[in-house]
Formats: sequence, structure tokens, C-alpha cells
Amino acid sequence: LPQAVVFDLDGVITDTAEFHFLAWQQLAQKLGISIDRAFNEQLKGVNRADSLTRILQRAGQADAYTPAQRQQFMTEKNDLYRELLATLSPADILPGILPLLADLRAAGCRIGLASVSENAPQVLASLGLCDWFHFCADARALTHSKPHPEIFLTACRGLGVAPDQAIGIEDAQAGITAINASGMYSVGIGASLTGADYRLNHTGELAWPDLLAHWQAEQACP
Ligand code: XGP
Ligand code: MG
Repeated sequence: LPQAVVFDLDGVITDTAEFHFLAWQQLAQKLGISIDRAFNEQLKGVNRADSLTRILQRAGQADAYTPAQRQQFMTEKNDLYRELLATLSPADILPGILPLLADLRAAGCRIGLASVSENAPQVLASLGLCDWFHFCADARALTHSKPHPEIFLTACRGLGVAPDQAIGIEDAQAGITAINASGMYSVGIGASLTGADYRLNHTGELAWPDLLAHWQAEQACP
């Protein structure tokens, strides 16, 4: 049996990835930069400062603003994002997540969270999910954003589990890269993801028996 499953939050447990996109899009528009959902794939799993850098780079504005201005832009985006969070409730947990959490608990599997978002604790609380998690990585304590494996390695350490005995679940390409680099088994949610050990289109397809069977097959035949 795997000893732990580590979840990404935005886009896996709930659809806040869409809220991040809408907030970034509004800020970008103000700066005269247009971003679409395809571009937004590059912001998924990437922390606030790095996300802003990518948006500015897209328009050749990487060096156009002072650190104080960039800080102001990040604050504006975060205020917009938090407005969108206001109505978040347990009804916004994506399909398949609660049954999987229950099955993991029943199987004695440890449960972790690996989100680079500094809003993760509030999102988890609004969804009513805090009690399910044995360990949540602290986004503010990280040196590197995904695709660096730091956050997944931190989660495994916090759970007391070796990475090669753990599964990571992600909707971002940067997240899959991070899981793979950590030595964990990667589960990708989304049609366009590459490199995942096991890939599904939607969270509704997540089922513990299937996940277990795929993980065990990998252990037998790496
Ligand atoms: P925080 C967020 C980023 O702003 C966003 O661009 C990423 O997609 C998201 O984290 C990844 O989960 O970080 O601004 O909520 O701290
Ligand atoms: Mg995500």
C-alpha cells in the first residue's frame, strides 16, 4: 500500500484555479496585457511572484516596474482573488475528492497538501476540509515554486513518509514535473498533461481501487 497521498489544492480539490485565472486576467488587462486560458496553464502551480513575472514577460515588460509596483500588483490580484473566494463552501469540493479522502483514511494512508498558494489555509477552511489532512506544507516557508520538487519533499517529510512510498495528485504541468522530480508516483488530472504516471480527465474519475491498482502495478514493474 502507498503510505501517503499528497494533494494539490487549486484545480484538484476545488476549482479555485479558475478564480486565480480571472483575477490575474483582470490585473493583466489593467496593465494592457491580454491573457487567455491557454496561457494560464503556465501560471498553474506557480507562486504569486513568479506568476506576475510570467505575465509581464509575455508582454516584454519584465523590467518595466519597480519592486514596490510589483508588490502593489500582487496585492491587487490577491484582493480580486479573495473577493471571488467569498462564497466558497463545501459545495465547491470537486467530485471524487471526499470519497477518496474517506477511502484513504479507511486504508490508513496519510494525507497531505502541497499548494504553493498562500491562500491555501483559508480555502481549505472554507471547504471544511482541514481535519482530513495530517500535514499541509506552508507555502510561505518555501524557497522554490513548482516545478521544483521542494514542496512535495516537504510534504513527505512532514508526513513522515519516503517519497517513493507516496502518491501526488496534480492538475498543473509544473506540478507533475515537481512530483516526478521528488520520486513520488504522479497522478495527473487534465487532458493536456504529459509525463504523469497515471492520468485522468476529471477528479470524478478518481477512485481508490483504481489508484491502488495502478500504483501497485508500478511497484511490480517500475
Ligand atoms: P497565491 C497562487 C498564484 O497566485 C497563482 O498564480 C497560482 O496558480 C496558484 O497559487 C497555484 O496554486 O498563489 O497568490 O494564492 O499565494
Ligand atoms: Mg493546481
